[in-house]
Amino acid sequence: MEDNKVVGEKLPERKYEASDITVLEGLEAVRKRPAMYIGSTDARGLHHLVYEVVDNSVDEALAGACTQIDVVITAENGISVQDNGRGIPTDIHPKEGIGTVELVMTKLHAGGKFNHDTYKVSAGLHGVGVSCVNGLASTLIVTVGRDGKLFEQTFHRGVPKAPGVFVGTTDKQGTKIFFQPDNEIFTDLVYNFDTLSSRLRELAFLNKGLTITIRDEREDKKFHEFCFPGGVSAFIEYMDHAKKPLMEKPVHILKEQDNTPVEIAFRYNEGYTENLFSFCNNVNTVDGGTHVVGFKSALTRVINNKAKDVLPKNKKDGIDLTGDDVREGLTAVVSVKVFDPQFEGQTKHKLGNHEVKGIVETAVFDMITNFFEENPAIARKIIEKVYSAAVAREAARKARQLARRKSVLEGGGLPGKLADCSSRNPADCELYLVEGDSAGGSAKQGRDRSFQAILPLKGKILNVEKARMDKILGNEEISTMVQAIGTGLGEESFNVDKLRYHKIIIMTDADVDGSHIQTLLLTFFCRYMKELIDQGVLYLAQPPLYKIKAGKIEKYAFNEQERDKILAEIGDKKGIYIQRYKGLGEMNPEQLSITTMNPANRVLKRVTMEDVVEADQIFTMLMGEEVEPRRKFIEENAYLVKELDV
Ligand code: 0RA
Repeated sequence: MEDNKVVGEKLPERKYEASDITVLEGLEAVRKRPAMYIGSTDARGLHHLVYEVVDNSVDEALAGACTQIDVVITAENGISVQDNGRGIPTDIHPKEGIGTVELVMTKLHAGGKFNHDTYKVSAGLHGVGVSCVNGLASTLIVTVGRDGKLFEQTFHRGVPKAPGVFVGTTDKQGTKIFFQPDNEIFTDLVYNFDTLSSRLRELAFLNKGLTITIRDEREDKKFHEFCFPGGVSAFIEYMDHAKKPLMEKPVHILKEQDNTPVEIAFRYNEGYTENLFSFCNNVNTVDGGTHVVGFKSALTRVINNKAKDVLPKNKKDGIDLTGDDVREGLTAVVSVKVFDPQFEGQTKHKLGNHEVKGIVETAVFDMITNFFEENPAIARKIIEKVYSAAVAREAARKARQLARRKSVLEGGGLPGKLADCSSRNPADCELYLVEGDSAGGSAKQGRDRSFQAILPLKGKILNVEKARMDKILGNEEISTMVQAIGTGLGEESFNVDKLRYHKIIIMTDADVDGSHIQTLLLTFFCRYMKELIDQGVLYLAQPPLYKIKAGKIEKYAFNEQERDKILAEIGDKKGIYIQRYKGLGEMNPEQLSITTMNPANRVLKRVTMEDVVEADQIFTMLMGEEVEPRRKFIEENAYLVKELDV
């Protein structure tokens, strides 16, 4: 749209007076309380601005009017989003008496008044509208190509510099919005290419055939292009590339009923975890909702029906395949488009529209029933997998019963290896999971016993990625850990209210074995106590890597840069002694306490799960059955390893 000659055709002149004041009152509110509109003014809010603008372009795609969206991170951390949609209308709005572009850009929710004919993402969860972005941008420039003409208007902190003008002719159609986030508003002004790229990839999966590109004009000059004719099936293949599939292609369901398009893809793999992602109007409904309930209930019903045909008589009698059984090793994406979505729950990530449950349930039931009829061999494989899950679940139940009886017999809940703290208020209490008995000993001596508890773990814990519940419950290291934590384990038993410590701190050596144990523990928490991660309870201790001693000065460094900084500060004194700690065991209790355990000095890293899809992939790749993806990862990343302890 840029390469057109300027002809300078102007809209009729008008003065900016009374009517603008009401318009700007809205954006004043956005500037006063930005967090109320975009959640926060840190990196998260900064990225939210991009999603808000892109959502408007995706709305054009949902209306069937747009096939391509191009996002650019400019050299100065500005953003440009260009689409080939219909373009924002450029005429004067009959009721409001100002240009429609200006109206859309300055009135909260004004966009919604125009096209009621589509499933609006921009009216969904994020739904604050592109005017919010305008209010939070130091500069925003809208360029529209429509009816052969090119139109442009510039805003500063939401205020139009002048009425929009026609600046040339064009044979292209669409809208381009450039904005520079306001440094008076945001505490973080640097865009992360990968964060934006992940969300754009997700949008491309959810809107099949739509092309989305992202270009980084800063130093890295990265470029990604996403277009997936396979839609949500391609999403499944992407997520599961490191898993062993049970069937070649994902099952794909596409059905529209009562103006509600339902698109679902799923595939079983040989693993044991369930991965279900749900969306409504492209918003990730992380807390599920009616569409998910409909999907689950239909799947359980179809599989139980089919099991009656497939399983031999002695197996099918008396066994009831539960929802958990039918979703073991299942990866699924459930995506619906709803005209008037109701988002519920604390974070508004749960779909509430009741009518959606039945629509999804019927679609899934009919389509899978047909699929099973047409693909009996795949149906048999799935049923056999689900049946073995049911058998394992039954075994796990018995093991749990046994374990419960055992712990009662042994006189009470807490494991003998645990050195508990004296406080009984979980909010004050910390549990250190420590690698090895010797470091455990130092930690016990160095702790503040009033609120710090120590549980030494012997060697490597079980890799839960390769095991089922019965085996996991039978593993001694895991069961002592679960006992100490207090919450119990598994869908029926886990109860976060019984958590005995509000900080659980993994403390391992800074070597290869240590990071392996750390990964095993993280895999366990991610798969079986994810809620603790969501609640921000899990931490990694950061023991120092170096001790620097010069005369009476004793300092600790957590990485090479710090070490060099300290050395520079100490200067040219004689007798500088540097010790590289290979393990926690090399520190005496006092040192361990000062550097790693005492809240006054220590550094803790909180474990978060920003990107569940990515975390899942990494865990599967590092810990799962398939060797090839792991080999590739090691090859590609080996050069990053600076120090290897052998
Ligand atoms: C108002 C009305 C119409 C489209 C748009 C706004 C629109 C907004 C944005 C924001 C980014 N890209 C956009 N593309 C379109 C409907 C136009 C019509 O009916 O022709």
